[in-house]
Amino acid sequence: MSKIGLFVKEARKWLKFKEPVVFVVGNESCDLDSAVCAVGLAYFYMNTTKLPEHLLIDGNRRFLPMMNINRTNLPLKTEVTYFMQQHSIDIDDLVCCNEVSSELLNVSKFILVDHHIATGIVPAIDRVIKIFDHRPVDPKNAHILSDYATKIQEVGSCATLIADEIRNVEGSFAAQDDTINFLRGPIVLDTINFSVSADKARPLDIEINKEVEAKLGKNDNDRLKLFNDLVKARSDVSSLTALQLLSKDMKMLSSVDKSKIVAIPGFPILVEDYLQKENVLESLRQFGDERNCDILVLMGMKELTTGGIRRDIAIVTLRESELTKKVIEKLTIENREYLQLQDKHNDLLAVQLFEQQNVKASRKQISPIIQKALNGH
Ligand SMILES: [Mn+2]
Repeated sequence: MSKIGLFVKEARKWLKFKEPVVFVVGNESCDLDSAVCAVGLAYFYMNTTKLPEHLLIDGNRRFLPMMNINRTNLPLKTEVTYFMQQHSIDIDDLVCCNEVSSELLNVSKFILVDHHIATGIVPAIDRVIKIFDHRPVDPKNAHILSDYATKIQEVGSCATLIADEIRNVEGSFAAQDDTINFLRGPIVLDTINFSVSADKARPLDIEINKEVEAKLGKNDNDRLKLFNDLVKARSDVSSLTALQLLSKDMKMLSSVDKSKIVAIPGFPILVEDYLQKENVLESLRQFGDERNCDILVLMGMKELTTGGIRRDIAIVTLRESELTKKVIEKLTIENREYLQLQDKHNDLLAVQLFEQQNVKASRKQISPIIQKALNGH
């Protein structure tokens, strides 16, 4: 097991004690940036010989990384589980927010990474002792951010700010190989491998990455492989059940009076292939019941080896209603020219499946069409 993996295993034991800890916690999406920043910063603070005094708790170091997501949803973050395993971190050792007692939360302190607004898990804002974030500041919260302990800068990845903290505290990256190698994952993923056209990387991302790669002896090829592996892991849903896939990436819509609800799960595979999964009909019903949905609109996408993509879309009727008819009318008649939907056969009675020939239309474009049907226009 790696040193980071051992640290995560040991840190989890603090859950059993009542002594206060410093939780290092990312945002509720629990994407790779949030998860890696939480673990990476906690690990660094546990190990540096130059820990700033104000981060001690009762004179001790007790930094506990926390995933801001329930344990049941962690497997949905396939790039997170993949990357943790790559660094010999046991997923079962990671602490998820629903595993922490309110007693421990109430006596502990918090460092926020990859967000700067205290979420439900933080009992009070004055328990936050430090913040690292790379998003624009919400003006409502500007008052908490004048503090010395806040580092907010618009860069591609929050992991860049954590690496910068290491460089500032230590004076260099010397003796930090495993930590900076770990942080490099989200930096490369979030900057889309420093793609110029994507325009996510900022000068600090580029500077930090250069120094990190020089220290680790990595080159452009290593970085491209890391990027491709992470992108692949993010869309590798083969380990997920039909039910898990529905909540991996979904959007909810409702009518103005909230009497009608539609969920729009998006898949990194075709709906056609999704429908072949085990227990698919039961999963659709269970997912819909839990969220009180009238219909589901499933959106599938598959990247082709030739470089192009395919898309398909399905309407699942869970309750008898006019809504199915309205939605299908909007999609197939009113937007016939735009979406170019083509009937596709499938065996499930409650599911109407279409190939979407205009592959440029994503959920961003299709949601407003469904919203109109919900509003009765
Ligand atoms: Mn981020």
